[in-house]
Amino acid sequence: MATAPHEFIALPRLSRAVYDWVESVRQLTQPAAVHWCEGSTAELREITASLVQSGELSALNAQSFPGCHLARSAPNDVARVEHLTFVCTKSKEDAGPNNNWMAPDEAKAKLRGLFKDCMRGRTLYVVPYCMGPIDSPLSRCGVEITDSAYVVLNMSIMTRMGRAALERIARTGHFVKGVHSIGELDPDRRFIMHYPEELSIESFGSGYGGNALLGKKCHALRIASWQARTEGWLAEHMLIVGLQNPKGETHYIAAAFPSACGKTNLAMLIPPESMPGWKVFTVGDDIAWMHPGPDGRLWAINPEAGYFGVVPGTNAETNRNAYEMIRRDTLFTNVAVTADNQPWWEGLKSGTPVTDWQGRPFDPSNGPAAHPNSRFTVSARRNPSYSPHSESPAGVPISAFVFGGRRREVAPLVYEARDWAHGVLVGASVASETTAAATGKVGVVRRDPMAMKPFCGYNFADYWQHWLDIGAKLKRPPRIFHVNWFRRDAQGKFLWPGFGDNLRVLAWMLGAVDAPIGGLPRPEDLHTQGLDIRPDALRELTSIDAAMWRNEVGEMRSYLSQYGARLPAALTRELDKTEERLKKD
Ligand code: OXD
Ligand code: MN
Repeated sequence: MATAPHEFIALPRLSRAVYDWVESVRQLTQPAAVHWCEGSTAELREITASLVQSGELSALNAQSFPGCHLARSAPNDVARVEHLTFVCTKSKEDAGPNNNWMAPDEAKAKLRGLFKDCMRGRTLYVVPYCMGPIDSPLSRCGVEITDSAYVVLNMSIMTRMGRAALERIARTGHFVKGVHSIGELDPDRRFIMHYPEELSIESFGSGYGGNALLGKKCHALRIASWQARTEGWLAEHMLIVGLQNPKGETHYIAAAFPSACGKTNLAMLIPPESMPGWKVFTVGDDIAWMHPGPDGRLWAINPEAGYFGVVPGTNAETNRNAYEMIRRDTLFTNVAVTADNQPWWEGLKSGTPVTDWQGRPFDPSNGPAAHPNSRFTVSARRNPSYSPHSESPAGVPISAFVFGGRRREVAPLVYEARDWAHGVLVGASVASETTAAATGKVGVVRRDPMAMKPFCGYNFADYWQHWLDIGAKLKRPPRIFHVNWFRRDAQGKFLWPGFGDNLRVLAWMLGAVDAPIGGLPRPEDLHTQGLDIRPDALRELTSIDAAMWRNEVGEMRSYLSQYGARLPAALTRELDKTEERLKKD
């Protein structure tokens, strides 16, 4: 078989800078072995087999879920840990009130103590990865050092991992450095540290999701958001979806929602039968990197190659694409299993759990069978609505931004910002009821500007100014909307059906692209044919309560005041204008 000549170069010899750094981490952590990841199918098969043998993974029913495995995390390691996540800039002000801050020297000393000898008896894996298509100028690379083979498998699905990434690093000389160890999985010895000024990450004590897969939240959002500001682009917690109308025209929308508000569902939405001719293409479900293009538009890539999605609730009605996608070659974490070894989670319409997410015989008095934040990791290419443009080096042009949160009241179904500056205020005003994606109380409303509260790697005040600056550079900026799929009536019932019917709202946005900017749709502006909804519910969804909004503006003003003199004056002006308009209502 012909092999390209470069294949003969051993991975450690590709980049001196990477090698020297790996060597320094090896000396500190003292692993029993070092494994440089090629990213080949054979290598991943071998790693999987060794995890099955050690009992860290188990193969699921090979007939109904071929190629699928189950991993169980430590029961105290099931979500991101925001209170143990730090942004370590030289000046505390640069991290801002939105982040936990620690001085870089102090953080490094603490982590050096934890990392010392922590990999004794374990293998140190070197995981080179590229965030974004390997040949895109918009992509950026990193190397994660980890002692978790489970992390390696996840990174191989979630990123372009292996030799090609290391070759790109060797060519450009640039990479984000990430060191990760599961340590003893002790929540009292757990820290996720970010050093944006040095483009590096240190993570200790967790093997789970966003704490451990460093390409995702740590690199692609916290570090990248900082890098994006210095380089003039945006790194956002946004899905990217292409909508093709019956005329065959495709528009791309980027949408930001706080964790577990249905981003994955929206990204792979199935059009309702009463909207024939519409097609939906998924580019990404969690993160968007967007650069101003020469044509004055904003061009987006999805830096990820897979989905790390919440499993419970996924079924043929809520998200048929995801339901089909996770039936093969999927890594499940913390779901339950049935007697015939199929994965099971709350919201599935069939099957009975016999073993819960902790491996105990299922007993409803112990709580749900699958952990509410149980996850699937799967290649994006398995998604039936996968967009071939996900691989486009130039990305896709964004026509509209959508912000949203989970609010039982106040926010209407949809409204449009009047202009870019107002849109930045609308994004900054995002608030949502908390979910299980992060450790902490569930169901309380918290401010989550641009859905970036846990992910912005610097002071939000500077971040909003950066948004304003980017808008000023764009000749054809995306229009900005706010949605709320989660509005409830007085009895607590959802007013809007959600899921596929959300296309009705997105279609209004695209149709509105040539209409005067700003405001709410009239009920008759929405495509309601085939929609099962009471007229009064629709009226309620498309109207606002001025008294509630005056209260909301007051809360927003007090929230923003914590950013002091660094807050862009343009945001205060937009808030004043909104207040003025509400006085007239
Ligand atoms: C996620 C999150 O896992 O936002 O995507 O928490
Ligand atoms: Mn997310």
